[in-house]
Amino acid sequence: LALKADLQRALARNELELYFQPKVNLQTLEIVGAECLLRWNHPTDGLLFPGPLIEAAESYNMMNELGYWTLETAFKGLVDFDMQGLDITLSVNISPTQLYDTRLIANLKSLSHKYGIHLSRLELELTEDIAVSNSLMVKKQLAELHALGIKIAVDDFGKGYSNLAYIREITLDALKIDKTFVMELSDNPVNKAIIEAARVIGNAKHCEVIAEGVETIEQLHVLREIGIKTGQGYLFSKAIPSHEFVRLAHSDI
Ligand code: G
Ligand code: G
Ligand code: MN
Ligand code: NA
Repeated sequence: LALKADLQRALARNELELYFQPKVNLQTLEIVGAECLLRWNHPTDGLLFPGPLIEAAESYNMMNELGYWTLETAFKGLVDFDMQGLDITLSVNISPTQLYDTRLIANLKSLSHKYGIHLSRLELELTEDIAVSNSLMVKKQLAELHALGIKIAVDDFGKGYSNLAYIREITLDALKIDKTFVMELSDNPVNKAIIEAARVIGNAKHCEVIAEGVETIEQLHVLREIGIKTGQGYLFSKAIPSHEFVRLAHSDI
């Protein structure tokens, strides 16, 4: 856990950076989007993963501030990518605290207006637990976000306390299959069955199904065979800084 002062300094002195992990069409290997992942350029410890920072933000009641920084930086990223000729969508992870924030919708609308970027270019990733939480507030918030054209993705699908009855009720644009099922494909045949089941559910709900954690060619082949159209993983790229992402998107994976 980071200290409150660290977090405040990181926000004030611009130590935060968004990295982009390509989302890839598994047939053509074309980059169709990216997931934004927070990184912390710590003044003495170097580049850090975001876990401790996010935990700190939650415990010091600064998650909405950190989340706003991430959303605004994603909009700036979309403006930059547009200028580089990349017409892609960006996915941003949002925490339950942000989803419960009554200002979320107004903030998104004003960012869209400020940067001239349509909200349909943005996807919000919610962990399965929050997406299926049986809360009227969450349901209303999701419906309103969706009505604005924002895409809603359930992250880490299969890993949380799946409530399939709830998955059935809410409007979804994407199911992201948790990376453990993909990474352990060759260890246990049940993993393949679970991915197939996710594909069937996604088809029935008319939503995109994305495989995370694709690390090997063998896994890519199995996913193609199952009929999964989109994937992310180290086989294609880890999360990289924006200038590297632009370069990668203009070349071939
Ligand atoms: O690359 P990776 O180690 O970055 O991500 C670690 C975890 O942190 C993942 O579960 C990811 O969803 C989460 N995460 C990364 N960036 C953000 C962010 O901007 N907001 C939130 N809420 N979570 C993030
Ligand atoms: O938001 P989510 O919890 O899905 O966060 C994605 C996490 O998975 C990030 O920490 C990201 O860096 C990591 N990740 C992305 N691709 C791979 C991969 O192919 N293998 C592994 N082990 N981790 C990955
Ligand atoms: Mn995610
Ligand atoms: Na995930």
